[in-house]
Amino acid sequence: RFKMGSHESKRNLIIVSNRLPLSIKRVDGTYQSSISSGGLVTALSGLTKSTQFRWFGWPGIEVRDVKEREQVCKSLDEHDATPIFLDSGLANEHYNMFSNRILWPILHYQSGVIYEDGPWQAYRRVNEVFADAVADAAEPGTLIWVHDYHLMLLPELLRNRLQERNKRCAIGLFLHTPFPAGDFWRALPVKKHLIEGLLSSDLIGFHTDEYKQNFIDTCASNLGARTEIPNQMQYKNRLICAGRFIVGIDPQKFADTLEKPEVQDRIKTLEDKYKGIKVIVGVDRLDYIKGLTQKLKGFDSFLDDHPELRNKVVLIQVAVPSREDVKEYQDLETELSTLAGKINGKHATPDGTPLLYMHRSVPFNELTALYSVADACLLTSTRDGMNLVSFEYVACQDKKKGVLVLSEFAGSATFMRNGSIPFHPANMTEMSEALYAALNLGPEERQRKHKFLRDFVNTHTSAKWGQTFIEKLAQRCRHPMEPC
Ligand code: GDG
Repeated sequence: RFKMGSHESKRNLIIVSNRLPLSIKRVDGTYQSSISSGGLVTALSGLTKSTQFRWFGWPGIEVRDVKEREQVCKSLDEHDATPIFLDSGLANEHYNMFSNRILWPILHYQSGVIYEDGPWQAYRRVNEVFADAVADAAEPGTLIWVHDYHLMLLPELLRNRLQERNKRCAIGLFLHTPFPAGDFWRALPVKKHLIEGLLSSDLIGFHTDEYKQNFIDTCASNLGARTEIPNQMQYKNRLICAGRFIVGIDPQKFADTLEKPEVQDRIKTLEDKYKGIKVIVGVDRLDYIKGLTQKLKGFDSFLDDHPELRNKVVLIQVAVPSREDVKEYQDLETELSTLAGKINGKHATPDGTPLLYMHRSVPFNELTALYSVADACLLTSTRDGMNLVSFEYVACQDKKKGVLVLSEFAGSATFMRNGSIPFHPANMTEMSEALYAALNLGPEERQRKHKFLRDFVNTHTSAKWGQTFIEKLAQRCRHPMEPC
């Protein structure tokens, strides 16, 4: 259990992310909050059991009236969360137009950069608003842990403001996405500003060694940072550490949920329904990086290749609505629902359809039951920082010992290769063969693979990830010039 020393208090650790983990809605004149889902929330909620912190971020809606803002602050305060208010136009340009339309594709190795100055100015402005709010709230010695690509300028803006206010704090940032190889990053017209912003951190965390090294190399080539010593960058008389911190889940939460009588009932119902049928599960945010188009096409090839499996296999795909205000995501949704219809049109019989495509999120109990009954989990990311669904499936498979069919481009494939069946997501033949191999794997090999993955998931939890990062950040706070 991590202790922040004898003076532990909520003030000593501040977490900052673009969105708060709570969605706020106005219902009958009052504000109500509910927990939202996604990788960042999953990772950080595992930390809440052992570590106290205050979370700063945008509450997701515009609130202009001062009295109403007070109401929102009060309702969030119960959850140790502080809202940073933005007007909706600015939030839209920052979140949808710069972060998600310009930065996200580059971070995930998509070429063909779109760039406009307006969204970039909004991105800067939002980072400034965040810097003001956090600099006011921080006390000397506070550890400030910033999350993700929406806030790359924040470390620099924050450091300047903290200096003006005479507060010495440590600033860390964890990037939940990949960091691409140099040539992709080079294409971005504001690349230097962004990495310069990041280099005001004391500690920068990545999912894999590959992303970490890509970043270090980019700092050397773009800014002339000195990078001779591994994991360390020297820039403008400061020393910045880079590290790999393996994010995970809270496996106990899944174990506890699986034991609930209502979940056991649900598992039984699903098992009865799919008796004699192999179940493949997929759970992804509806995002092009998750390779959903490839997944449906690969499944179509698999059904073509194995007519003998007609009515004997089903793919249950949960595609959680995401970034619905961005055109690329709207187009993808249309493409996927058309494709799902075509596949079922081609392969359905009066006895059933091979594909269950659900465009909505499912409650946690249902998600756990689905993971538990599936003979295989198919994840087809074309790029993915880590991919926590791969961990969650493993955590629910102690009984069945189902097989993880995992794209080689998910960050988790770096660590899970030996326990999964890897494949290239754009190669439909390879995907079809990997699926077939997974569904026909013998019990001994399934047991071996499951044990390998289970040990990994148990030893790399989200709590451990968070505690390791925070400990390293605390060390950086005490000794900012000590080698990494
Ligand atoms: C980003 C990076 C990185 C999904 N559907 C439902 C639901 N979920 C939960 C899953 C899982 C989480 O959302 C998704 O996490 P991922 O890691 O797979 O993906 P991103 O959201 O893209 O996360 C990713 C992560 O940050 C952490 O650093 O791994 O690479 O892109 O926990 O269970 N939860 C519920 N219903 C759903 O329908 N309850």
